Amino acid sequence: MKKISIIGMPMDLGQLRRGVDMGPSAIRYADIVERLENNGFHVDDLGDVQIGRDRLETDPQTGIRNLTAVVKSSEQLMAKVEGVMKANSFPLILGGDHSIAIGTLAGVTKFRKRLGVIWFDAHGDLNTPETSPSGNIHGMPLAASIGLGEKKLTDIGGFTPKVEPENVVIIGARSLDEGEKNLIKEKGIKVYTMHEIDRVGMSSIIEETIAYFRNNGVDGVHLSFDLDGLDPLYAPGVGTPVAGGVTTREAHLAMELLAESQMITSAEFVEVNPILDERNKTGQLAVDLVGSLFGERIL
Ligand code: 5AB
Ligand code: MN
Ligand code: MN
Ligand code: MN
Repeated sequence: MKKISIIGMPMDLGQLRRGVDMGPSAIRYADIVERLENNGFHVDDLGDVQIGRDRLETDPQTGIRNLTAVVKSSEQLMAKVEGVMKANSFPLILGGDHSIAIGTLAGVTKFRKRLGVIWFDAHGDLNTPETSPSGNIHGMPLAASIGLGEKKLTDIGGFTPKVEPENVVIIGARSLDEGEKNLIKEKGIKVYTMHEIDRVGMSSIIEETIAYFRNNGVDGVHLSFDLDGLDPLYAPGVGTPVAGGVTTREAHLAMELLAESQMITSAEFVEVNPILDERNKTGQLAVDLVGSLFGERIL
């Protein structure tokens, strides 16, 4: 039987809104374990990584917030993910703000030389301390994972980069900072903005993405799913909502096509903030999407 290991990462130090640390609880409350078991998986919930809060500070030099605490927690997540990979189980990480992707990718890429990454998000998360308008690490994880920015973030696990820019595909972007736009051009990162989603449709985009990864010869694909990629109408429980996003059906279609491709080898669902949510709508949506990613069909 296929195994899935769930890791909760109740991280809220990568941004300023309270409540995103309760994301893993909200997703569990929407019955993620039962849902996956009903789909025929053996599910192990490994519980939550402890988030150290002993050093909360804003670095006066770089403006980065809570760097020490984020680095420490990322190392712990990395170790847990490594354990899951070693046991040949599928790592499914529940956030927490998107800074957790740094630790996830550090763990996953200890076992993958050419990992593909799908970054489903309204944002690029490609800021470095120099370009960041906020100092919030949740706006930096993709940059850090391709080796750019603060060394303490890029070098977690003792190696960098985790992922090559040509093996990254961003889907759902509609809010990019100037520095991020420049980086996308400079590094040739593949981005499907909402414009492309509107024009050619989600199915073509996922098919193209799958073909792109096959052509690149990746040895696995990580799905980093920020719930704010969806329109706030469907996913109100997020810290940085941006109007004009992906619909529930488009997101399901994406998950269904990825399930068919059998390409996804690890995943995380992040930025669920129950305090900002409406009766756990966003937590429930995350579980519904996980269902589709793991092969659920309407009929
Ligand atoms: B999220 C912004 N680009 O860097 C920044 O939710 C927002 O993980 C980042 O995508 C949003 O602060 C980070 C303005
Ligand atoms: Mn078990
Ligand atoms: Mn994000
Ligand atoms: Mn986002």
